[in-house]
Amino acid sequence: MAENESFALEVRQAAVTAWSDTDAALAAALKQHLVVAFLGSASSGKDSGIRALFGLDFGEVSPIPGSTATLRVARLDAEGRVLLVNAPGFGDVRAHVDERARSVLESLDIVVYVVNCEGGVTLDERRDLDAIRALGRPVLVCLNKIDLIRTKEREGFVAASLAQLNVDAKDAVITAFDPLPQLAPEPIGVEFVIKWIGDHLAESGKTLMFAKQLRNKAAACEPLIQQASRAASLAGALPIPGADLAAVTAIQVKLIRDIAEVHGQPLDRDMVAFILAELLAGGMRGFVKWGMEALKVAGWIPGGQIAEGLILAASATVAGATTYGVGKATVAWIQSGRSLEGDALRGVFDLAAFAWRDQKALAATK
Ligand SMILES: Nc1nc2c(ncn2[C@@H]2O[C@H](COP(=O)(O)OP(=O)(O)OP(=O)(O)O)[C@@H](O)[C@H]2O)c(=O)[nH]1
Ligand SMILES: [Mg+2]
Repeated sequence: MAENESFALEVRQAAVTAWSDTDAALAAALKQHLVVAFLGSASSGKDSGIRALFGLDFGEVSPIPGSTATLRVARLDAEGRVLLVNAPGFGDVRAHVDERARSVLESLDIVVYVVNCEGGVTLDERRDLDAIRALGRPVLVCLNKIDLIRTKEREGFVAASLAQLNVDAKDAVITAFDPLPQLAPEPIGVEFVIKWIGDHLAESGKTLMFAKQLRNKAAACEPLIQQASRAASLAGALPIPGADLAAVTAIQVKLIRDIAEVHGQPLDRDMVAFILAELLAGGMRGFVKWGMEALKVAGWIPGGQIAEGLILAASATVAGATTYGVGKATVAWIQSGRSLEGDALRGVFDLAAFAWRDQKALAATK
């Protein structure tokens, strides 16, 4: 009990310190500019894709100046930091747009290229895609309306389409942004699209701006949570009693703040410190207890170095997994209207942290 309380205090203090350290990073992330284009042939499902991701009827958003009949640009946020481009094929579009639209195209961050599966891939699509790839920006190909392809034919259809388009499987996804209800009750592939875009924006620090605009907030937070967990596992620090908390706590505090931003509900410093202490020190059973034992088995002694071998590996797992748990629990807490607490909240944390550990262990055996 006493150990719990002193560790909770330690976590809260580390969180308060990290709070001001994360201010600048958060402010910078929120000032980013982002341009995402939905391109693809007529009726392939561009508007449906935009609706599935952003919950937005593109036709009802007034386009910004510079838009043309074929290339429409709309702002997703009030300040116009996040722009969506919606245009048919690309090959000949650029020639027909005015200067301002062209400058939007020049600052493109990500392209989502939507292909209509019904009727199969066309030569025009291959040409379009080649022209788009020449821009040198990340391009995700969505094989859309997959619901219209019979299940048993899908695998062969996808392989043939990717070969025709010369696309790597890792940069393609099957989707049904607006499936026929009798074929699929929900859109297909949206989470993957979100994850792919979120991951490709990590390097430029634009994942948060993207995530803020998404309709599905839980899916929006996933790339942020995974990025933070990977960073924590490399931080060479530990969120358990007897270790130097600072580096991992800073990552976790930033993550909690990011998640709150995605939900449009910024949290104050004491609230963030409270959540973190509640999760890491509240029970000290579940995952945190497992982590302390795993570290002991690896040869770590409280206060000792974590620089090498087994200890380093164990600490990477514990730091990554606790960060994943913190992220998942924060999402659950916000989405419960901030009512989830105590063991119920720590239950979400433990489940997610163990899942992250198991998934890493599995990946290591491959
Ligand atoms: N079955 C099925 N229909 C879809 C899917 N996605 C879109 N559609 C339908 O395809 C039609 C065209 O969809 P849009 O989203 O308007 O396509 P678009 O690419 O914006 O079309 P244009 O702006 O005309 O080029 C609509 O009737 C959609 O309901 C899908 O995944 N499955
Ligand atoms: Mg359209």
